[in-house]
Amino acid sequence: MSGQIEKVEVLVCSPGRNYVSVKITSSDGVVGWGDATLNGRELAVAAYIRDHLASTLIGRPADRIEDTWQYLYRGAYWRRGPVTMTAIGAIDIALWDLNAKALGVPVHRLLGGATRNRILAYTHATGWDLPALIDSVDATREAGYRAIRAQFGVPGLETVYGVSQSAAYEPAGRGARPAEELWDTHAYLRHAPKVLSALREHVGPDLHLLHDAHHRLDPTQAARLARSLEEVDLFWLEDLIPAENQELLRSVRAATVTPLAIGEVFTSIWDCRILLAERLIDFIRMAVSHGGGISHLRTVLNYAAVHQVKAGPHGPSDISPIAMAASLHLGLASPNVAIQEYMGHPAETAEVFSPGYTFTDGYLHPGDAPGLGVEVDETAAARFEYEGAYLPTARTLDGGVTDW
Ligand code: EZ4
Ligand code: CO
Repeated sequence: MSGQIEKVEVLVCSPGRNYVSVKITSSDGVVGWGDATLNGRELAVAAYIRDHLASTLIGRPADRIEDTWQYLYRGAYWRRGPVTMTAIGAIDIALWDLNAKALGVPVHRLLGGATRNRILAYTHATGWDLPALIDSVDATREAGYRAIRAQFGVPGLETVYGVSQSAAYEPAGRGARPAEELWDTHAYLRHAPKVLSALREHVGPDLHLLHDAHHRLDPTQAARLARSLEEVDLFWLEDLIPAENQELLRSVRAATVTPLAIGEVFTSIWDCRILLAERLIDFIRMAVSHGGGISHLRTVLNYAAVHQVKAGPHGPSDISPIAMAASLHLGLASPNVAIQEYMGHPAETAEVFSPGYTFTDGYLHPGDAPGLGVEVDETAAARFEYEGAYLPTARTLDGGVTDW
């Protein structure tokens, strides 16, 4: 018994970047935390939970996690979409945390237990030119990583997705409106194969290399790039095209044997059902927070497993330590989670969130503390006030809006 849901609170804070967290307290005094962070749209999710979900949850049995998910998803009539699914996801994650704490077990035990000892991690390396990229990859390898995502500058472009001008890469920029970036797909396509081939030559055959095209190509360009990179032997090539139209992946898939990953912007099984059923991708990238929580992502993972699709969940800085922990507990309990993105967080984030997960030797483990194993310091959080921040908007050289 975990009692009833007594309180649902929303915590918005900005230790180094913005996070929205949900705190659920049961009548037994047990607390569970969920992550409701949606990059650049944080306050919409905070209001959705505070103004529309909180009152409907009070008094419900805290141990009915799946029923609560059904109640919020089907009961609202309006379905899907990132704001709704992130809000539902945060409640779901908080209830898994709360119930596991009430029982005194880690969340992965409630999910059926560990299916392996640890989860392969990958992180980001970036450099404007090849020497800088090689330095970044070497340093990342030195830090223990066995899988590295490589992003690089493109001659003629001043800003490029995934490449920082100065310190650590953070896609969201503070301010009242998004920064505008210029993008030229042709320049990228001329440059990318050369850089990635030279990088493979430098690192040798063992290191797993990944690359993210961030939804910027059309299916023909995507097929050409993926085919030209086959010799580079990428672990995956990510987000080649925007995937609202899932059927468009068929032609890309038929053209190449480079492994394809997609799905960080997906929020439900309905965004990837065809991709999975036809095995048009090798890895599904949905995040536990944006994808309706542990309960729904588990459905997606199981459906993926039926079609021999693996998973590599999204793990940028906008996935707070709470959702990162949730992803690792679910990942440890799910046989087809092959790899976890692990970008890390700004230093100040550790003043508010103390996660129990560990990184050793290129692998992650969620820890065995009860629940998700993340402590949240609300007093510290009060020191870091929310500040508007947006993901950039991209334009082509003629000034038209293009996919960022
Ligand atoms: O652009 O998290 O693979 N990771 C990514 C990320 C996303 C941001 C969006 O908020 O593509 O950098
Ligand atoms: Co990505």
